Amino acid sequence: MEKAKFIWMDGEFVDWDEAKVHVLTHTLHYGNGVFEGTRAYKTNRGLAIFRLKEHTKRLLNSAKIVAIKTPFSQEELEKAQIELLRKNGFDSNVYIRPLIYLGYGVMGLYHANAPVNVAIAAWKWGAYLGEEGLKNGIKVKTSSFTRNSVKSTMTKAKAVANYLNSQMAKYEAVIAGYEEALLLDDEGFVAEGSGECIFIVRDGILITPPNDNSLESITQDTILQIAKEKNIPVERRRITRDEVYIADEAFFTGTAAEVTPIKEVDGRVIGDGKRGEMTRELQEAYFDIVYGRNSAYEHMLTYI
Ligand code: PPE
Repeated sequence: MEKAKFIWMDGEFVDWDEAKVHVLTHTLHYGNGVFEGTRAYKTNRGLAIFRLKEHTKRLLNSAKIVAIKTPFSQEELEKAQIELLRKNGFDSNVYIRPLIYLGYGVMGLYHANAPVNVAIAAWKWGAYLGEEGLKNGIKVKTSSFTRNSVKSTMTKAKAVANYLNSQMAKYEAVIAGYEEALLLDDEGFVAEGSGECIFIVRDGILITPPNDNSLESITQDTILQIAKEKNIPVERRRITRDEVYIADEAFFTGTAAEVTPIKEVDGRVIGDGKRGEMTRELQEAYFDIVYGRNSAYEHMLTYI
């Protein structure tokens, strides 16, 4: 990972190498923390953060769900992210990672007396699943891990602890020679990737599962808005793994993954085994928006 100059910690800008925590940091032991992932793109008018409001809102909602009281407001956190990018003087695309965590001073499971800390880092992060993956698609494996169940975890929260499951699924997929995992829900329906939502295309219809068993993905929402504008028929319904096998096209969406085509699932070739036509159209539209080339979506960008 490429270092930047500063990391924002509890209202201060700290040198990258000095942005440290105590080993008895509560979150490190018990896993209660929440985070975001937001991208800023280099547009013709300078860096612009994509959907800053929505990401910051989801961060605060995540904290509320896991009973963490955030000592900063939406406005303060938005401003901190903008300031962070300015102060670091980035000249290319960056990924922003805000984290709300329980700090040092209290041990034991009862967390309500632990101090709450907030950190925001940003660094250059290229194509999450590779440039080649963005262009030609990736190979996906249905995971042996069930996606975190709504019966046992708080799945509307982008909570640190939820990512143990994602991490295990990702590891399993990668060591087996695939690039990403596809997790099913506890009833066996397709839920999401380890860090992405999924879309399939069948007979010209764009299909994505409801967010009952996936994060409320901001990228997924952007794609749905684009589809609406382009009059592409959309269905939000449950899908099965075999329906993915016989789809004409499939792709993942996520802030990090952007719009990544899926070319193969469990050894079954999807469609023609390359980026499909609708996937290409939506991917291009997405990049036009994040890079500020579509004025109809300017409201999604915060120029810094
Ligand atoms: N599902 C999960 C489980 C998830 O982690 C993400 C984002 C999404 C769906 C897509 O959400 P959105 O970014 O709002 O479209 N995953 C983040 C973490 C990636 C990482 O490895 O770290 C991300 O894309 O930033």
